[in-house]
Amino acid sequence: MSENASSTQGQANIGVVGLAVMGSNLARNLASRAGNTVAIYNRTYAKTQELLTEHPEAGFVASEDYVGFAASLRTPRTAIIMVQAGAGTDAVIDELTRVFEPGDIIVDGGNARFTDTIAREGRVSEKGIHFVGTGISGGEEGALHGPSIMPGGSDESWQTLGPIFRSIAATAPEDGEPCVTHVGHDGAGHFVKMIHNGIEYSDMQLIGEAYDLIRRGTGRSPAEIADIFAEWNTGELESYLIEITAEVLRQVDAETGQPLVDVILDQAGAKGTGAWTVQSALDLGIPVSGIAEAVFARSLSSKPAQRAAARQLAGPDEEWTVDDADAFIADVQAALYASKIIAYSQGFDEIVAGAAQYGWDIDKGEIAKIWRAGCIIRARFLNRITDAYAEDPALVALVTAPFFAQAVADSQEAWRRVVSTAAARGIPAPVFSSSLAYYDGLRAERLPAALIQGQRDFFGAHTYRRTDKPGVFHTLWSSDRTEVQTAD
Ligand code: NBP
Repeated sequence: MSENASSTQGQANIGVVGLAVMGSNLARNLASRAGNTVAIYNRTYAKTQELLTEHPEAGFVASEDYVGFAASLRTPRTAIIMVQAGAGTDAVIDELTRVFEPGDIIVDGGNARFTDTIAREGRVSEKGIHFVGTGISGGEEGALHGPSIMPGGSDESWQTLGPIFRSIAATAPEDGEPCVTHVGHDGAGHFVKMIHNGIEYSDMQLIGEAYDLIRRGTGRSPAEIADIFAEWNTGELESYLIEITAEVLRQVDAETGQPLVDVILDQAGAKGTGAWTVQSALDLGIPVSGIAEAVFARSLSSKPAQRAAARQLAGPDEEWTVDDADAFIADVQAALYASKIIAYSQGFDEIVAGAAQYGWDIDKGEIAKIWRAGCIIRARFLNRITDAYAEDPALVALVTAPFFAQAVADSQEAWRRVVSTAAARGIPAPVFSSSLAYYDGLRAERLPAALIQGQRDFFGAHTYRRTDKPGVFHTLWSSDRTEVQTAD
């Protein structure tokens, strides 16, 4: 039995538990919207007091314990958890389920792994309480001014949450639509947020490779390359990540006067969502090779001992610049665009596979729409994805949609030149290269997979299928090489 009094009618229509960077900003965002009264709770009360003092205008209803927090909420009580993902989330869920009642709604807005969300949903829903795993992207700025929101959970909880989320979400610049949709049931929201982050890894690594190639190929300075990115940001590549890349490259270190990018240690960190995307893709059998290479590129960068030992390994001559810098930069731009199309194509493949595996009805066009603002991968390009799925909801691969197929056709020669140059000059371009290999693999009429099937049948009698007749076959390789049909 819950510890609260069921007759309690609190003042607040929404609550936030966890008032660190994300939670406090989200609470302020909620409080700034007409009609919302926001209840707040944080394990360490000092943080609650700090928020109350700094933002009296928000009219927060604060509590020092969970019983008080539950009592401050109108029924059905709705609370968004914004605490450290993992044990912190479970601890808060345990507390809330003690004080909440059937029909109430617990939202987890943290970066939970979608499989954990599925398990939590099962556990919480046994008590008649709705549990809504919700991906929230955009960092602290997004939380405060409008994030992209990816909620899962039940249809019933969406009735309550929809208007609240719509009021705080980012709005797309093109049509003012809020960047939120009910993604699907249980873990669907966190799954799609995970894919968002996987694509983000790819996008960032591709931009890194483009910068590296231009710098090493043309000798341009970071500030000059910033201008190139700023220029790219006026075309098809327009996106938040391209925009901030220009700003990062332009930044000068106050202490040394050097470009800041040259002072930053070249070891990329990761919080794990990229790895989850790849692990899930491996389980689903979806080749998200660009995303995987992006995750591995960060891992490689963070192996200083191996990198130091390998510095003596042979490579091409150090001295090199391209003959025609402008032509090379244009090629890199085209290669970036084509590789980015592959990153999204692979990411959406994983969404389709995940939806099939977990029984979610995910509208791919809607997902592209809600990523148009508020989130890290926001880009002009996303409208093209929405259009592609609107034209053909059963599209088997995004890259085959007419617009993208044409875009890659227009870019592919440049793409090949860039990948060849990178290989010839010893410049690592793992996502450019793997994306091109994926593209060529996908469009190949015949793949050496036939040989692999032969090898598998040779050493393990794994059987194979034939191109000219149905059935499953095994060859007696070492004797008279007779084919045997083992099944229809
Ligand atoms: P943190 O992830 O740094 O977590 C700090 C909060 O968790 C504090 O409020 C802390 O309370 C609370 N907490 C912990 Br730790 N253990 C707890 C427990 N056992 N019981 C109750 N509360 C507990 O906060 P954040 O950076 O604001 O992120 C919140 C969530 O949003 C995370 O899941 C994060 O992955 C996700 N997210 C973050 C970003 C971002 O840009 N930072 C973006 C998108 C999503 P205390 O004050 O008492 O220690």
